[in-house]
Amino acid sequence: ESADVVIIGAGPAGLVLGNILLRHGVDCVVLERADREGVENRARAGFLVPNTVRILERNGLDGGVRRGGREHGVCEFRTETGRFRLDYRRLGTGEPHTVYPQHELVADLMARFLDGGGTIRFGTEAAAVADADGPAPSVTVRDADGRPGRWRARYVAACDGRHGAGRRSLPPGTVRHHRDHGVSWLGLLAEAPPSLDAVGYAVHPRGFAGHMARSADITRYYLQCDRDTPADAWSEDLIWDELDLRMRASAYGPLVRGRIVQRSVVALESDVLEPLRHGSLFLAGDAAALLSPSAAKGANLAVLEAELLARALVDALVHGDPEGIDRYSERCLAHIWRAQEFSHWMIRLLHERADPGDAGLFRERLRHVRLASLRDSASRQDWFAEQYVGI
Ligand code: FAS
Repeated sequence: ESADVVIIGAGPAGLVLGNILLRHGVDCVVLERADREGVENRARAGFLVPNTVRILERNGLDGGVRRGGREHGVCEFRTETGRFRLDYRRLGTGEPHTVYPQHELVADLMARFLDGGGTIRFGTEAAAVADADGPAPSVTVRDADGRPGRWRARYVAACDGRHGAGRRSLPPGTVRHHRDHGVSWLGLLAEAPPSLDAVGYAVHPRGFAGHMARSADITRYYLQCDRDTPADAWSEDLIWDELDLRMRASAYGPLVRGRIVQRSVVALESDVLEPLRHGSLFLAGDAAALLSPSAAKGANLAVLEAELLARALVDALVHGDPEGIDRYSERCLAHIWRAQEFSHWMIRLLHERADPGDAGLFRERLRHVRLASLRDSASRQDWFAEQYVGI
């Protein structure tokens, strides 16, 4: 089988890319290993930066966000020296986040692509991309019944995450910058309304705790945990007691409890591949770079890269202009590294390092000063707000 562009992966990256290509009449197909329900029910991100909403809007993909998205513009830090709030909607560029669960956005994008005549082959796992260094790459696949197949293409877009076929098919010599932040989070999804009207960041001697609204009745919590903690290690009561303790509920009010409907332990790691183009193969989203959820950038970068790649492929295929594909990697990497820098800064701001000895103590004191300058300095707060909603 064949298509001008074969997209591997029906996540935010693959579906934004597919919708824009379809809109410009480019022949494309999306190969997705999960079934439709599996993709639509995978709860993940939820904070969209303003640029993401603008990208969705100018490509006619913002219907769901407009109907269901909610503005969010305050974050609250709770530390040993008290709490402070940053109304980041009135700082820096003066823009809020839009809270809209990623799986709802993916469902919108999928429906739009299929309604527009797009093709998604569900249950189709890409095994490898071959001949990417020439003008006729191909993707070997296995369908839901395990039957082998091959898709021929002019270009292949690997939007299949950090463990996908795209990364497996990269030529030797691809650089992978990797950082293990030495911190793990127990990520929780609770059937409970948000307990704060803000994104909550609790810095506590027992470890970090985070609170992020997902909808009016679903809230995402994070609890820093040891690296090898099994996701089911703690009972629900223990989880809520620990969240209350670290978020200092005794001082600032109890958290609204509810059933925990999803839990996973995520090791905070980051990586960036360079370059993001290899001949006729392009990487976008988590396949290109993995960001820790600390600054809520991953899904937003995926959307940005998808639009950049879509425009480049339309220019190349429809207008015969290769400039966009030639510059795709350098343009994306500039955004990726800026997002990585801020995500890394957030990790060091919110987490004690378990380093023993005076190196750890020295780092601890620096962390307290960073928190204090964020509390006290208007220019620091403007910088924070600009980075926080920037992409
Ligand atoms: P995705 O992983 O979303 O999609 C890849 C798709 O490819 C999947 O559907 C997969 O099934 C498919 N696939 C993989 N291999 C394949 C193969 N070989 N063949 C065919 N299909 C294949 N980001 C934020 O911005 N904010 C957050 O708050 C946030 N929280 C997160 C919480 C958790 C627990 C996790 C795990 C991630 C979080 N992220 C967050 C990051 C996350 O949202 C990603 O950045 C985002 O999903 C990236 O989108 P894609 O690159 O499209 O990859």
